[in-house]
Amino acid sequence: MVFLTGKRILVLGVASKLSIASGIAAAMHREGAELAFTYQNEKLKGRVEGFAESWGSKLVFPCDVTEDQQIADLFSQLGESWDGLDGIIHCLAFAPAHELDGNFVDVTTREGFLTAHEISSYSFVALAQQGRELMRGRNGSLLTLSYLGALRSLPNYNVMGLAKASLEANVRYMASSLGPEGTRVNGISAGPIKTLAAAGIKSFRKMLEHNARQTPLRRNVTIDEVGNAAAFLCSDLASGISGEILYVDGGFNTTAMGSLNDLESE
Ligand code: NAD
Ligand code: 0WE
Repeated sequence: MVFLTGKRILVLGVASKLSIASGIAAAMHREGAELAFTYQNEKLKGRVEGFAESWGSKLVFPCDVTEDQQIADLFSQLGESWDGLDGIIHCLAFAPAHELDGNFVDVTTREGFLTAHEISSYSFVALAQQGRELMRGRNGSLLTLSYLGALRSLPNYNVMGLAKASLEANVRYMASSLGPEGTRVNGISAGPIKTLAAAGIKSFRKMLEHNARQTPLRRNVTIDEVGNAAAFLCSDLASGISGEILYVDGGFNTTAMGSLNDLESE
């Protein structure tokens, strides 16, 4: 099964080997894709270059998505090596830490709201804009990562839930906008996974345990499982799928009462 042979795919969001972007890159490399990467800041440069090399890539560029110039430079530099692009993987999000700890109405600020939406949602369409010419007419696809907090409230996810709701609407509007030129746009809504972004969250371990117990598969998902779904969505196997949010969460989102197994009264 080498279903991404000949595809050139740009991956944003590798920060560590635990990153969801790393699971996606590994699966796409295995399926024969040629990959390029970005890093958020100089601190991450060497690390991302190392990972890139392990996935057969020397194409590594800076891109802090809050900087228009860095997004523009990314695609002009990429265009020097690649004459076309088949995929963009948007695997990044950010809200100030204090917004993700406490009662939503108490802790939300104008600045935190704007930051969360800018980095976690606006950046997806900004990348589409700048990458559009390289992707045109190749039956390529864009993919982003969301979370169930977009649709349902849960403790502490707070303003990130609003940003993910915006991101999921962004998927649908971008799919409509880019469909006529052959480009598909989709999202994966992943279950909780222990990554760097999750490490900063109070009681994340407790959340993982609860989630595993209440999930139909009775376990949490892995970055490799998200990677396999991502590779599928960016391949020609998914040529009829656009504007879709695909759940890779062990079925968690489909249940209403979860499991009663851990209750005494059973
Ligand atoms: P991670 O910490 O490994 O990745 C987050 C990435 O965002 C990092 O690479 C970081 O450099 C990047 N980033 C933050 N601000 C940036 C900026 N201004 N410019 C460029 N890059 C920036 O964590 P992860 O869990 O792999 O997160 C990847 C995506 O998956 C996020 O969109 C997250 O919301 C989503 N997601 C995570 C989970 C989970 O439980 N870990 C579940 C569902 C969805
Ligand atoms: O999207 C996410 C995490 C995104 C995230 C994480 C951080 C931590 C460090 C965005 N910004 C920051 N800012 C920081 O300073 N997830 C889906 C993982 C996650 O985060 C949660 C969760 C889950 C699940 C936060 C609270 C509750 C649940």
